[in-house]
Amino acid sequence: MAIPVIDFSKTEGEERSKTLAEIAHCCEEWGFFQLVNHGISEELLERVKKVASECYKVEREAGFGESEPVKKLKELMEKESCDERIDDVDWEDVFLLTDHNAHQWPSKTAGFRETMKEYRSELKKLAVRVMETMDENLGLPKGYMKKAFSGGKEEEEEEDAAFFGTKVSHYPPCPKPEKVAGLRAHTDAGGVILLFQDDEVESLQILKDGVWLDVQPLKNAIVINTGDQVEVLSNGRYKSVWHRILATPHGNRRSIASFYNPSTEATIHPATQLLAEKAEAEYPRFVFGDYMSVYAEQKFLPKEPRFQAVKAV
Ligand SMILES: O=C(O)CCC(=O)C(=O)O
Ligand SMILES: [Fe+2]
Repeated sequence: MAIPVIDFSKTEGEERSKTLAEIAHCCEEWGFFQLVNHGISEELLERVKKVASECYKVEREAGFGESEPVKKLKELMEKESCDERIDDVDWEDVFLLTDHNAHQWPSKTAGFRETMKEYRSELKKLAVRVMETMDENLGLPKGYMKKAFSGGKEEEEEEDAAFFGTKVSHYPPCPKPEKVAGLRAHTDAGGVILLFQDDEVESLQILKDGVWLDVQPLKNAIVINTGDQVEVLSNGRYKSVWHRILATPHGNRRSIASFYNPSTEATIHPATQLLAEKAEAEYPRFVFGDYMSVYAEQKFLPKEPRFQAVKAV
């Protein structure tokens, strides 16, 4: 079974209501879907792929060879009997780009900084459009989700209040893929995630109805998924979904995930408009930064205990 593909350009024009209904279905039943005709130019996407791959070669590959997962796998293989699996690290090379850590962005790869800056600015606009689609489908005022994630700041300040991070990952070929995960199963902590995954190397899977399904690579599509905070805000209508990356013996999978998350100070709670009369909220009200402290300890565990553990306000 393939995950749904949405032509995002059709949210304008004659097929608007049908397309909005399809997106609502994706959010309610899948938690993951792919956007095509999303408005990000192919030319920019091609440049992003090029600079990210070059950056890995020039600035990351040697370091990965010395990294924890590589050391741990080597140790495991040297043991006489090795029926264990490594379950405390991921076979992943990763770094994060934000507006606040620009001084730490890779600097040795020609065009990397300029291209990623441009990409992030385009992706952030797409994130806002996707959130507005969700607002409309949930019957919330336009801009509700963005405002909630910005901690209720006014329009001019909103842009800077929410967190927008871009995680550049590579999953290098693994000699023993049955011994370690590319990235262990989890649901995402934050809001809306926009994933630009590899054109060819397949290894992202989502858990649907108890079965792990591949998220099929689709050239220059952007995969959207909803995190724990969208689940809370929608009072459980849009559930965050378990996903994982398998380690693979061949190919070096590139994946660039951009996270539109609440600011650490934002108070997150189910939208009152979505609470039926007298019905209880299914989720607590909490400060997102407190949730992230719990998540840091419990990322690879079920989300429900996180909602119990976070300090309610
Ligand atoms: O690398 C991917 O495709 C997904 C990564 C992911 O799930 C995450 O970073 O939370
Ligand atoms: Fe994730």
